[in-house]
Amino acid sequence: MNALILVDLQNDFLPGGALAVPRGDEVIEIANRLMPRFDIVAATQDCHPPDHLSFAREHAGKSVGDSIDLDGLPQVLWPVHCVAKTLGCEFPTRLQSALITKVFPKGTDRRRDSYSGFYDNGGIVATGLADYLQRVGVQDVYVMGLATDYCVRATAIDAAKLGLTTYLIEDGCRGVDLSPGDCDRAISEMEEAGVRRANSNEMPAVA
Ligand code: VGL
Ligand code: ZN
Repeated sequence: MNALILVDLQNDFLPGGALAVPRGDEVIEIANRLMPRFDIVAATQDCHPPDHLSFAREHAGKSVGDSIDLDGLPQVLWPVHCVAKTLGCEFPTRLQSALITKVFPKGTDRRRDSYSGFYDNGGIVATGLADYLQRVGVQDVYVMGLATDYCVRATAIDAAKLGLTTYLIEDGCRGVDLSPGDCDRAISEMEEAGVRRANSNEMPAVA
């Protein structure tokens, strides 16, 4: 069994959104084209409380883009984004979300951020995605979405660490590049973790 993992395809990460990823909207059509070809489509959803500690406004004197220590972990501070039950948290209407098999919210605990769709940034609290993929018998996962240098990177690396055969659909991702080169570095780090690079028009034979 194979699964397509759609990472954080949410309004706030698209142009016009609170944490817009440049050209993030371009991957929606790729997701729509690929979803029908997979056994399982799992979607992660960044889903924060309004006072989440990854938001710069929760930290006096800090600005968006600053890095702090949050319970012993390095934490980049972001604008308020993907607040649960707001439009910014939702999937864009253009995404054929009826084809998603199961959604995995993350970042719901005020005190911890969760870039990976599998675990929080401390590697402690599971979202249920790993158990789910194992239960339905998925061995191969194809990861795409937003953003290459944060949530895609963390999700793909965790998938590979879990022993899943993991492909990064490179043209199905867009990144933030807070510092120039972040996306290229993220791709190298994914490769070092055993993630294989792929493209949406050269998918290995799928269902
Ligand atoms: C993300 C920053 C903060 C992502 C989520 O989806 O890559 N990045 N929250
Ligand atoms: Zn977030």
